[in-house]
Amino acid sequence: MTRIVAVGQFTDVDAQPLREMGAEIVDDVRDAPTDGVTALAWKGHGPVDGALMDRFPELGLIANYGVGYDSIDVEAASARGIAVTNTPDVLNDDVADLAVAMLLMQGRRMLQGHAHAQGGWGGKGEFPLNRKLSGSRAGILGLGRIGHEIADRLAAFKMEIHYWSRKAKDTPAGWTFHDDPVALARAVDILVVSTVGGAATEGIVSAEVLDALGPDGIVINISRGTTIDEDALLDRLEDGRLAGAGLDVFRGEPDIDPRFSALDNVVLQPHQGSGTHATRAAMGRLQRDNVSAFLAGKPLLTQVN
Ligand code: 8YV
Repeated sequence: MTRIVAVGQFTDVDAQPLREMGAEIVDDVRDAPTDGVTALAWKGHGPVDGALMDRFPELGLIANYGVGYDSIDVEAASARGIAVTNTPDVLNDDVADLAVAMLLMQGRRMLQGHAHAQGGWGGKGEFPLNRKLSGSRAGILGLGRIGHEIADRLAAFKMEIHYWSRKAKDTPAGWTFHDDPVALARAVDILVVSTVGGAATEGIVSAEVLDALGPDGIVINISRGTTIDEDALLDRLEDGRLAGAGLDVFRGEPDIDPRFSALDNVVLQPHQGSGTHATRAAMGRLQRDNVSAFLAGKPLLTQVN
């Protein structure tokens, strides 16, 4: 017998089709059956390490709900002959939209503008002037599929596009490659972090990178909290060595550093980059399509190992 177990907080949109394909759904992997389980549909950011995999001796697939699979030890999976899949591409637009929205909200001080407009602004005076964003220099740290969508959007805002990636990419004319993150930060006004998470990018946005960006710099992060030295970021947002930040991801989320609450120059979002009805439905479908392909012995749609 082959069993599918789905682990995580699935909404009805996904829970029903998962059950229809025979999956048993549990909130917590500690409550999951293990005998005969060949496929895990995984949702959430908890660690999936070798020890966890070893509890499922017949496991052949971990189908992740999400493009980022930094919480899954892919090397350990490969060593055990377990395939890992993710849900790329279907979320690119939403994540890019949120990155741009946070940039506009932070730069144009829209949270403060909203508060100023509420109840009318007669008697409050003119809203303080703020920052022109169109025509700025934008640096994309990680020009993958999501980074490219962000760059396309910012190019439409007449921004000069700079990027760092492991290697130079085939890009539209005029986009400038930088071979290290400090050089990228030095060349731009706005740094958008869209690289993968995990050990390879831990703290890649270091104090040195933030100082290269400088006191007029804005940092946007839609990747993973681990990519930024968050203490260095907070220090600089507090004392003016950085202008502002728009952040959808944090170290230790969903609990975030209380120092963020005291800041007036940040826009914070609860890791909702892919969080639209349409995109989450597409992510769920892709996760299940990978499970179905695995069960049918067909090639997986989006295997990462
Ligand atoms: C999450 C994400 O998967 O795709 C990713 O890598 O970070 C998000 O889309 C989502 O929060 C569900 O866990």
